[in-house]
Amino acid sequence: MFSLKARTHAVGVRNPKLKSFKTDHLYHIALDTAHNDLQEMFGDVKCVCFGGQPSRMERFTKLIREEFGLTPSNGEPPRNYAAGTDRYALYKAGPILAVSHGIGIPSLSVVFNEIVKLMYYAKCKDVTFFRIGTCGGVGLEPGTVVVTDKASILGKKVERPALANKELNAEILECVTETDEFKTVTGTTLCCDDFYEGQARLDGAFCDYEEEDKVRFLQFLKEKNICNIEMESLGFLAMCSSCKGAGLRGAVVCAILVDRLQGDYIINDIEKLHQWQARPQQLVLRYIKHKFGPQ
Ligand code: R2B
Ligand code: URA
Repeated sequence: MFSLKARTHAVGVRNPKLKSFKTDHLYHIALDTAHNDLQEMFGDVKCVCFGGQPSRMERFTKLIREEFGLTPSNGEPPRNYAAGTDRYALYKAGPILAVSHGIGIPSLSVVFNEIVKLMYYAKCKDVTFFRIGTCGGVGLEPGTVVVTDKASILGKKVERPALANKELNAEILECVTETDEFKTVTGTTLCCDDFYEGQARLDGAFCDYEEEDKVRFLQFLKEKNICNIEMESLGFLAMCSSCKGAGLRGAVVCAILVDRLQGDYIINDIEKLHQWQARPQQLVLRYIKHKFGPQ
């Protein structure tokens, strides 16, 4: 297993103007620096797990509670700190935060900014960010888990560095076991600003191309070794890279819900979908337990 290196980097922000504000409002997560003692509430945070849906992040919080023996005896459900705005959900279990980010980079970007500021005001140190999400696959079986090594947009590599943290990815991959009932791979992720035309689907409200065009595009992706398609990795990894050296690193771990070489529709078997969506959570939870659980 990976070693626990003693590092002490406080989470920083690249905005000196923040220091001149009397009060900073983290508007979309319903917190501010005047009314909340952010250091007292969140100063112990070591990991922030982002995922699309609020309910998935609540389930993940319950799972963390169970694994760490943190479930309160009165069975109280996890508190949603962001409930006041109804935009995102923000839960905490021990040193782990679970945050919903909605769909796409703009939605992710808003909450990512406010969470980095939260970590800064709370004086957190050496925090690891994860996106535990879902995606389409390119020639890979549904249920497979993909750890992103780099993110690309429109099939081209972008200029902004959206590279994964190699050390963190290696630590996550060390948590894969032979007995896992799913395959975990690492590879390049295509990040799109849309679910339908942007991902060459034939079932959107608009479609000005034919099946052959879609197949040609997906084959092109496969030739470029792109193994999955989703909607946040580029922004997530670019923002994590921007925070490099400022007490923060991040990784993207997603479950494939459909092999796009086989079709566009995601199955409507809710139980199976929940099972697949839980896989990145299981893997990241294993990482968290190794890193932060009782030694
Ligand atoms: C995966 O699933 C969502 C679209 O259904 C989007 O947030 C993503 O990246
Ligand atoms: N999320 C996406 O963005 N695309 C898919 O095909 C599945 C989930």
